[in-house]
Amino acid sequence: MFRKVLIANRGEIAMRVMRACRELGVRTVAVYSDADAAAPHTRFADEAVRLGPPPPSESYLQIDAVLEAARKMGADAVHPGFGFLSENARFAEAVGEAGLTFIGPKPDVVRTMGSKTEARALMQKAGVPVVPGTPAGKDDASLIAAADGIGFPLLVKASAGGGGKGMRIVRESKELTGALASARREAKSAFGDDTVFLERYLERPRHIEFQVFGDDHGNIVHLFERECSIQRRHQKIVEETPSPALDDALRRRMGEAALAAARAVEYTNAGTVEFLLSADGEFYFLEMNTRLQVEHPVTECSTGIDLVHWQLRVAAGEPLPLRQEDLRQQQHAIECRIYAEDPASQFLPVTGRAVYVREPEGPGIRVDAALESGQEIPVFYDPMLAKLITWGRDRDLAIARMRQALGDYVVLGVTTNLPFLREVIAHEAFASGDTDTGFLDRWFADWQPSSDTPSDEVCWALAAAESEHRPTGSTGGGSDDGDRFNPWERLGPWRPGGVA
Ligand code: MV4
Repeated sequence: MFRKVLIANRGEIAMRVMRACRELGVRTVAVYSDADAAAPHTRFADEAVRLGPPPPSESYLQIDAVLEAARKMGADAVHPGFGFLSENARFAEAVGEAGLTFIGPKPDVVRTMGSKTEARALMQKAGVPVVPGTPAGKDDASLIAAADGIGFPLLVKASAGGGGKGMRIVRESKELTGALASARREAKSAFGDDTVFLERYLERPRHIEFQVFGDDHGNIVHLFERECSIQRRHQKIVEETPSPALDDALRRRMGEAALAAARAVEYTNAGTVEFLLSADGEFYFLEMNTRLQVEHPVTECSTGIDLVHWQLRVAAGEPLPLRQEDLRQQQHAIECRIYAEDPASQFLPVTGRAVYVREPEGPGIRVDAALESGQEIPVFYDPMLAKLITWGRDRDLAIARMRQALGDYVVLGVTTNLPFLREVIAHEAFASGDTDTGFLDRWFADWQPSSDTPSDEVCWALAAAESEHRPTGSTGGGSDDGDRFNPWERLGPWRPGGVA
């Protein structure tokens, strides 16, 4: 096992990785920008190194500064987290060249999967179903010639894309020329690469992804699926496992396809194979993500496996601890992402100070966060503040716990999507598992907070009442939980519909 790991990230994922390192007796090095000099991840690490000014391009994306920090502190491995440098093949390569271990897949696999068209071609060859479409490197004339054979509606996609950039839906052939031009323009400016391709457009598919894991000894397993269909503008909001849309037979077929995808590139460490599942039950490879994902905790809470422990062990050369037949979906788990954003105003990110934060606690509840009372939310980074995960023996219990936990989660001083999440989780269509990628557009297009959301004044009064009842120096969770004063419980209507 490593002696010391540098975590090239910030916020909750940096905290999450450091916790795992500590559990395995590994020392931790944080890196931070000037905006994060006093941030939780900077303070939580054994040691911390300043990278530079707040903008990511001058701090968390500075490959040389990160490597210099690792060298200076004597780290022997680097964990990239997600976002930032996590899927940058050049970074993975540079880590290796510096004599350190990159905790992730091989650089050439990161590079291959970064190209949607290369990934698509490779998967097609490996027998993994892909959406009918064209290969890369075609000029407009050949794309237009291929369009009728694929059939409308079509989707123009950028090869270097992901996250919906450079995508255009085309419903009729006369729109194709214009869509190609604008997709190329957008792809060129976003990725510096105007390569596009065509795929048949699937209407309101489900987004189902499989967690895969490989080691250096030729073993590859999958850890089942995550249903991630509740998204807006390609930003996931709610994820869960098992997916309400899969039965055992479909799960087995998709799991086999995910393994075939991973084997095709001799995948090592943690990865995710994304599929679209159409309304008629057909599934298609979409892309492969070569990082630990934001939503990995639902897999952990369902299977009981610590994925970051596995990442560290496998990167250190150990074999995978379990075989496929040892893995089970034991619990139903749901994750809600809590963002500093205003759902009533186009979900625009907001900044400010989270003056008071109170996290829910209880059985079947996990909070992955780097958020504490008094914290400034910097403008420079992703607005995700925290992840709330609940689990239980079945979906109904996981949902009930999520409703309860969302009701108990208090963030004052900065607008969050908490009131929005409370209503999403309480919605009938969610309860019935009717969650395709059109869910939010269909049910929450013009959402406004309901009048029974308590005002800030009420929250302040309750926060004050609570802090008076807390023994000084304690942050809650005292010796006798049954005796704890919880003024938030009085906010009955705050929990939409209540929890039986
Ligand atoms: C699609 C699709 C329908 N048909 N491809 C969106 C992000 C990009 N990585 C791929 N995406 C999609 N590709 C075909 N052939 C619909 C989407 C899509 C989507 C996919 C997953 C989750 C949410 C989505 C929301 C809108 C569109």
